[in-house]
Amino acid sequence: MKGFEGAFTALITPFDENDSINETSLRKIIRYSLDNGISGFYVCGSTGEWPLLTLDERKRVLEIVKDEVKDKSSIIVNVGCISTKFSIDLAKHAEKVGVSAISSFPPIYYKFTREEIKRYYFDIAESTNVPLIIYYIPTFTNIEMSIDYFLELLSHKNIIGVKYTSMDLFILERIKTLSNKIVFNGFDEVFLGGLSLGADGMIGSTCNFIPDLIVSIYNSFKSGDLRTAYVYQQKVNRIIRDILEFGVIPAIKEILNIAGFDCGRPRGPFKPLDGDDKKRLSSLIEKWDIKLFS
Ligand code: MN9
Repeated sequence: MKGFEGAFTALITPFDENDSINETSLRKIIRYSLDNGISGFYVCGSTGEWPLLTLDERKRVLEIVKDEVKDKSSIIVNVGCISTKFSIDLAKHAEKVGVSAISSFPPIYYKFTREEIKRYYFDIAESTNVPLIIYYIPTFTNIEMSIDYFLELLSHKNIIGVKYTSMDLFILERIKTLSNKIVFNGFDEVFLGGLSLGADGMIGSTCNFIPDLIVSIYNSFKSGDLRTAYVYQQKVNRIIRDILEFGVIPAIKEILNIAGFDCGRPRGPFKPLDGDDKKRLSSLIEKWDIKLFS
């Protein structure tokens, strides 16, 4: 399916000094991605701090993204909530704004049954004419899905694929091979592995600040130059290992702040980096030798 391949930025949500959405910075990050070969955006996902945003803020972020991107690239928006009613509300809003696809993680908190989760997905998929992409992220949801369960969900004609955020690439390969639907790799550190096993592309947080390196993995792989793709993946993984120490979202926001993108701090309960952490991160960044600082 066209428009669902390549590297997608899992956008962060920048805040200003009043803790409101920083529209100027959001637009700047989008342009940086587009200038560096990004194929699309994933809006209000984990990286975008969706659990810490109000429904109105989620709508507003999408409207800004759409206004900046126009039709230059694909837009996928996470409309997931625990309540089917709220998710459908966001889905209908997304349809009005104009997106390539909507997406949702499975409903969390109550231990919903397999049947209830399936109903949740089908209800959302049937609430609009926009295709739906399942957001699989068991580390955050605690909901594991088997190959058969994925295939059951993917049998719905409006459910066109999966954003697959797990290190278990065996399941990724099986879903892709057996369903032939779209599969996005979700953990940037195994992007090349995911591509090798059939992923169409990736959706990742690191595209906010190293889009060029991620796009280079994709382009090298596609042109058959696996050696170069591997060298880029190694470079990316060195950076990821460093940022994991600080927490992905606080670290990415701080990196972008240092680079002049003015993203503010993550919302509580996230702990923003303290002075010592900032110093340590700055000295690590110097060793990365990335374009954002050249
Ligand atoms: O959207 C992101 N997943 C999470 C995808 O944040 C849970 C990834 O891009 C990771 O941040 C990244 C670092 O582990 O792979």
